[in-house]
Amino acid sequence: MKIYFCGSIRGGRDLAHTYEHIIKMLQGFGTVLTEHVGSDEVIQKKDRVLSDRQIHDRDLGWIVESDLLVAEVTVPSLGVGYEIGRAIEIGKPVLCLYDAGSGKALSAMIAGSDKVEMKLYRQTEEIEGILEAFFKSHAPRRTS
Ligand code: 6K6
Repeated sequence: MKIYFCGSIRGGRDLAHTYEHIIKMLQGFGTVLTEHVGSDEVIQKKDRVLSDRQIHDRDLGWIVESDLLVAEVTVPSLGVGYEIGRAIEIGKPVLCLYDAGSGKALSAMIAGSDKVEMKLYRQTEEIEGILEAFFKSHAPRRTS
């Protein structure tokens, strides 16, 4: 199972620790292609060596390669919104996690989409159960 995790980078790093925590949980379900999203240190180093075109093309390749996409959407990010839209377009299952107690507004283009599974949480402890239910419904089916 290849998992594409999205979280804000240039949109703001307020929830970087939450991303790190979600990525650790996701690693219990499969391979997270975007582990760097949880690490400020890696981002600061790599952002300097990769061009925006290289980042865009590599990440889109990973979205195509992935089995599903999980996005933390509390901190508004153009990149995360774009990735969700592209994943929907190519038919990937998309789970969006939103901290309902954050006081941040969520775009109607995400909240109003019937192509994403939108889940609200108030405590990070709630996320594990949300992920379990999502992966259960999208587990690869046996053919024999
Ligand atoms: C490489 C390794 C670590 O950091 C980098 C350089 N920057 C990015 N690398 C990989 N993905 C990125 C980078 N910048 C943005 N993204 C993608 O867009 C991630 O998959 C995030 O989910 C999303 C964040 O978008 P912004 O608009 O908040 O930056």
